[in-house]
Amino acid sequence: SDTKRYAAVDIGASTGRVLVGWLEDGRMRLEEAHRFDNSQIRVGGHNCWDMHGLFENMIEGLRKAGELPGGPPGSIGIDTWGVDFVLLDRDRKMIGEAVSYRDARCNGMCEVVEGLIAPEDLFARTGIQRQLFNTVYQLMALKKEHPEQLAAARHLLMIPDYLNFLLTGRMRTEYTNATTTGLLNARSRDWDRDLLDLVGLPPCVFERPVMPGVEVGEFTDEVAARIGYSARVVLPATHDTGSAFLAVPARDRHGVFISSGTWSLLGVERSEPVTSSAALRENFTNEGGYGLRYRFLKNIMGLWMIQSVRREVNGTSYVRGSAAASARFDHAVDFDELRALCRDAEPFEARIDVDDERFLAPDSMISEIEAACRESGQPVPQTLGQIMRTIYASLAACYARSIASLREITGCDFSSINIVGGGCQDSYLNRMTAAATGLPVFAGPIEATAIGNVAAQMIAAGHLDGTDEVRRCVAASFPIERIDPDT
Ligand code: LFR
Repeated sequence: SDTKRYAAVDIGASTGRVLVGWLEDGRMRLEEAHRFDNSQIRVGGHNCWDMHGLFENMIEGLRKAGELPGGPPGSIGIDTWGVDFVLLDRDRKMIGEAVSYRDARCNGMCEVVEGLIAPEDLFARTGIQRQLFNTVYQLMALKKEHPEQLAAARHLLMIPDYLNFLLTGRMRTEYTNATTTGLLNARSRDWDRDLLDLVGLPPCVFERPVMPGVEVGEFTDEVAARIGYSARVVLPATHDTGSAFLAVPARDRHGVFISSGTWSLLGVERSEPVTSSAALRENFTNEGGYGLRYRFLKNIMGLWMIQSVRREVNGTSYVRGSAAASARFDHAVDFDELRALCRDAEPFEARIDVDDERFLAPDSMISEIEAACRESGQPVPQTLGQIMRTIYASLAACYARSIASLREITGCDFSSINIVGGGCQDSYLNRMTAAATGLPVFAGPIEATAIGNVAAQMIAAGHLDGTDEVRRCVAASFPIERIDPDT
C-alpha cells in the first residue's frame, strides 16, 4: 500500500476533532487539523444531534487535513460515541432525527423489554449491560411514539456508519459499534434474529456487521470536490471506546484500562464474553472490540458530571438554545478553577453513587448532587468546591469498587491502571484514583481514541502488525505519566 498519512475523524458527545497520523522512524506522529464542539439541538420535543453541523465540521476538518504540510491523507476513518443511530427510507433519506441517548424518550423502556424477555436471557444473548439508552430501548421508544418511522425504515445506520455513507454513498454496518445496540448476539457477532423477533423489530433494517479494517469506499465526487482531494474511507473500531482501548499502551496483561472522556469506561479485554450472574448483577458489559476481543467493562458517569457543573455555573447548556441556569460568577469558570476550589474544600467528605441514572441528564447537576447527599443522610455540600470534592471522591471510590468487582468476577489480579483520553490530564483525579485503588496509574495518551482509529487504518494498510504492535508503538510514541499511590 502507498498510503502514508491517515486521518481520524473522532467525535465524542462533547467535542469532535480531525487528526492526521503517520509513522516516522517507528513512532506515531499526530497533528490536529480541526476541533469543534458537539452540542445538541431541540427538535420535535427531543434532544437531537445536529447531524448537519457534524457533517459540515467533518468536511471542514478533512479539508484542513489536506492542507497540512505532509499533504492529504490517503485513508480516513470515523469513530463516534455508541448507541445512537439514524433510519433511512427507501430513497436512502434520513427519517426523523438522530435523537441523543441522553434524551428522556427511553424512560420506562427497560421495563417494556423486560416484559418480553427476561434480563438474564437478554444478557446471556447479547452480553450487553442494562443502560437506559441502549439502541434497543431507543427503538422501543420510537416504536411507541412514531411507529410510522420504523415502518418506513429500510436501513438502520449507527452514527459513524451514516457519516461514512454521506462521504462515500456506501452503507456498511461496523461491528464494534453495532454491539452497543444491545441487539447483537455476543457469540455469533451477528444480529440476534430471535431477539429482534421477541421485541418486535423489523429484521430487514439490520445489515450483517463487518469488522474494522474493511474499506467502505472512496469519497463521492461531490465530497471530493468540497474537500479538495479524494481518499479511501476505512473502518476503524467505529465505537470510540473500541478505538481508545486499542491504543492503550498496556505494559502487560495485568492492567485495568480506563477510557476517560464524557464517560469513564473501566475494564479489561477478554477473548470470550463473560455473562455470569455476577457480571449481570454488577452491570458489566461485553462490547465488541478490535481484533475480535471483548471489552468487559463498566460505564461510570465520569467527567460528564464535572462538565455539567461547569456549564451550570457558567449559565450554559449542552442543548443549544435551551434554558440554562443563570451564571454564578462574573467570569466563565474553567476546569482548573473548579479543581482549585475542590482542593480548598478538602477534607469535605460525602459520597454519591455516580452510577445512578439520576445523574444521566438532570435539570441541575448541582441540585441533584445536593439531593442525593441529603437523601442518604450525609453532609450536604454548601460550596462549589464541596460539590466538586464530592464528585471527585465519589468517582475515585467508584473506580476502586469497580476494580474490586472486576477482580471478583474475572478471578484476575491487577497491578496497574492505564488511563487514556482527555480525562487522563486531570492529575487531581489521577492521584485520587491511585490513592483509592492502591495501584499505580499510567496516564496517557490523551488522544487515544484518534490514535486507535489511525492505528486500525495502519494495520489495514499493512503498516502495523496488530494490536500488540500498536500498543508498543503507542508506548514509544507518546508521553505517559506514572502516578504512584503514595504521591
Ligand atoms: C463513550 C461512549 C460509551 C458509551 C456512551 C454512549 O463516548 O461511546 O462507550 O456507552 O458513549 O454511547
